[in-house]
Parts: sequence; structure tokens; C-alpha cells
Amino acid sequence: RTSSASPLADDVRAALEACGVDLTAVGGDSTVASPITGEPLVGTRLDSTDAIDAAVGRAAAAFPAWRDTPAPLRGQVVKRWGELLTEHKQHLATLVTAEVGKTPSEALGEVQEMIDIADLAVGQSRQLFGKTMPSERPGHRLQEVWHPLGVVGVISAFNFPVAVYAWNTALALVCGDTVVWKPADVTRLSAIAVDALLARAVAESGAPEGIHQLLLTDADGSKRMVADRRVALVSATGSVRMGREVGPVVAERFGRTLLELGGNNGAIIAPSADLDLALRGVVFAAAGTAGQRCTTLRRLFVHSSVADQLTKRVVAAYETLAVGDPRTEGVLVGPLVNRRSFEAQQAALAAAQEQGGTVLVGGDRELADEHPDAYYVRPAVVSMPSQTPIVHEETFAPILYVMTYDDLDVVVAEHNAVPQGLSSAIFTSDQAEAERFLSAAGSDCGIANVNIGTSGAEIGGAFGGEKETGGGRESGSDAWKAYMRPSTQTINYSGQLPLAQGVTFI
Ligand code: UN1
Repeated sequence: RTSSASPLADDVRAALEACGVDLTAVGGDSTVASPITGEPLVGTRLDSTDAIDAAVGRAAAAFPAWRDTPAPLRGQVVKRWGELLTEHKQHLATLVTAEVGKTPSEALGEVQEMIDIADLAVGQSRQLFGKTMPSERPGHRLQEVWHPLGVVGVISAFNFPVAVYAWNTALALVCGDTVVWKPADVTRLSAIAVDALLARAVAESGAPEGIHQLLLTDADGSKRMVADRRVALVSATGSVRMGREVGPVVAERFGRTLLELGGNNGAIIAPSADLDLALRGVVFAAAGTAGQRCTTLRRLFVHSSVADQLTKRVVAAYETLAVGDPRTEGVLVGPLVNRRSFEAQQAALAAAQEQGGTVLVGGDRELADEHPDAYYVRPAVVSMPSQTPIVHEETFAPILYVMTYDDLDVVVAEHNAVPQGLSSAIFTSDQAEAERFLSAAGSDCGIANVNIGTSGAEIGGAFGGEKETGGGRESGSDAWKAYMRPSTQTINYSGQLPLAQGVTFI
């Protein structure tokens, strides 16, 4: 199947060069393997501890000049970046496919998400609104002004190697912050390309050079940045385990965090659901991106009246899903990111069976002969008798646990019984049922959808979730406020000094 495709490393090198990357400056011995074939891609350097400290130092030094640049002018830098991302959309998608194994359509979609957030951020740069409040004191004005925060450290995950970074960076830059980025280990090359395009936008706009810094480092390097007091906000996307490490370190120094951690997303299929729609929604959300989105659908609750019918159709669809090299036309499911991920998938399937589950389809490794160093699996559907311990865990692989229900209140309680709280969905034609799911007594997640799957959110709505998902919100609504500090200001023009609360003193 792969024979027609050119060697991945050649495609990658060409895409990097097209994005203006100077390979002699970033190159080095550290290579990562493509999940598609296991073959090594282009090597990069790895930053030392000193280099990390120096990068944070450069971002801190660039902050005052950037802070003092009017926000709409900051927006122009992001506007230019968005244009360059548009121009190089295909090159970036090639890198995302090579490093993550996403299908070209999903890789292009990820780059589109960067372009969309750039658009949003440009508009936001003229709308960093503060409020004015009526003062209780005569001749006084009370207002709130939003100021830039400082250096923002962004830690991004392998599965959305460029989009989630851009959600943070586009907003942080218009908010007047400077950014230090630690991409996932395995997606250093797409990071280098995206950073090179930002460097070009910065240079062309005459903005301070130091406002963006890229760290090519491992988890230890990331710890160094997280502990650095000069980093005002750490915005981290990844596992709950990572969040547990980052959160306390930043809290100890009273820094701020914005955490976007695991999801264990559920969907309820009600008796009145349009099953054609539900089928498509379920299969995309559960099997798309090989189950490696934090919004991937992992738990399906089907009303017993439609359970047999829907489950059969999902299984049939899974049987025909084309799994393989994502560069091959028609393939919908690419590889898992690495061996560890495959081992976790196997362990979860074994645990599910021990806990009374039945694998209805999938789960096995595929293409092992052709690609002994790549890990392809057929997405699995597992029928579970109840929400057993393994169903409470997020396994970052395409495993869909299916359970049945009879009563909406009971199933909503079950839906909410897991530690994570990112995304959720109900498929129903009953409006009252949909409203109950969306109400305060319904889904406890940050994202709640009706007649749409759990994944594939668009820019504009705040993205993030509750409980172990970490509570952060990104990429829309009021998310920009996380990157700024509010200053509450009282101005007295009365010539008197009345005290609030009627207090009298001298
Ligand atoms: C993630 O998996 O980290 O809603 C982000 C979605 C995408 C973003 C996912 N827009 O699935």
C-alpha cells in the first residue's frame, strides 16, 4: 500500500524548507519515528537546560515592548501569521500526517483550526473589553481594564500538535503576552515549521523578535519551564497525570495554569434518535483520528429499545473502515502514535473482557508484517454489562464501550460518574429530553452537544472541561481573559474623600 508514496523523510524535508525552516539551524541527532511506518524522520537538536532558561529569558525581555504595543497592532502580527498558515496549509498538513499519522483531511482540518483561531484573535485584538461599574460614591468612576499578563508557557500534546498551540498563542499574542512553546516530543518538526512562519510574520511586522520561543526538549525540559517564576501562565494540554505534575508546581509559586487534560466522553442515544445521523456521529467521534482526540467518544449509552439495531449498524460500519497508511486514498483510520499506546490499547481490551465485556468488533493489530514498527489497530466496539472500572479510564486508542439504559435520569447520572468532564452528546428528537441533558442537572461536561458527536468542536465556543479535565477554557468566548490580568480602578473626581460602606475616619 505504501509503495506508491515517496519516503516520508523526503516529504517532510521539502515541507519544512517550503515553510522557510533553516535545517542547519534546527537540525541535530534527535530523530523521531513516524507512526505511519516507524521510519525515522528529520533529526533536530535538543535544547539544554541553559538553553531553556535563556529562551524564557528572551520571552521575558521581549514582554515590556510587546505589552506596550497597541493591541490592534499586535493583532496585525497574528493576521499575517494566519495568512502564512493559509499559504502553507498543505505543507503543514504534510508534517502533521507524517508525525501523527492523521489522514490528509484531518491534518488539513487541524491547520484550518489554526487559521480560524488567528481570525478570531485578530478580531479580539480590538475587543479586549473591560467594564465600567457605577460607583456608590459621588464623583467617582469605577472601571476594570485588562492588561497583558507576561510570559505564557504552552505545553501541547502530540494529537493536536499545532492547533491547540495556536489556540493559545494567537490569543496570548493579541493579549500582549509573549509565548514559550514546548511541543510534544514526537511532533517537533511541525512545531519548527509553525514557529518559522510566526518568525516571518513577526519580522515582517517589525514586532519584537523574542515574543515567541520554541523549546525542543523532553519532559524534563518542560519541568524546568513550568517551575520558572518568570512564566506567568502555564497552559498545558495532555494527560491527567501530566496535569497533576504541572498544577502543583505552578500553584506553589502562585503562577496561573490553564489545564486541558483527559476526556472520557459519552453519548446517549435516545429512543427517538435519528439513527442514521447517530451512526455517522458515533463512528466519526469514536474511530476518527484513531481514537486519539481528547474529545473522542469512548462511552456509548444506547436506549434498550434501539440498542440491538444501532449496535449492529455501528459494528457493520467498523468492519468496513479502511485502516492503514493515512496517505492512501480512502483510509479513514491511521496508526496509533507508538508502541506504548498499542500496549495500553491491548491492556484496556483485556481488562474490559475480564470485567465482563464482549468485543463485538476490532481490537486486533493490523499490517504488522508490512510495518513491524508501526501500530495499526482496527477500532473496537466492546459491549459492557455496566460501567466497570476500565470504562472510567481514558485509554487513548479507538475503543468504544457500549452500554444500554432505560431511564434518562439514571443514564445521565452514569454518564457523569466518571472522573473526567470534557465533552458529551445526546442524540434525540425529543426537545424536552435534549433540554434536560443540557441543563444544570444534565451533562456535567464543559461541552454538551445535541445530535452531534463529542469531537470536532469549532473555534469560537470555549473549549475545555470540568473535574479531572482541568477546568481550563480555550479558543473562544471569554477564553482571552485567561491571558490577561484585570486591573480594577477607582478614579475620584469629587474633590472630597467619601469612604465606601459609609465608613467615617478623620
Ligand atoms: C484535542 O483532542 O486535544 O473538538 C483537541 C475537537 C478538536 C480539538 C480536539 N477541535 O475534536
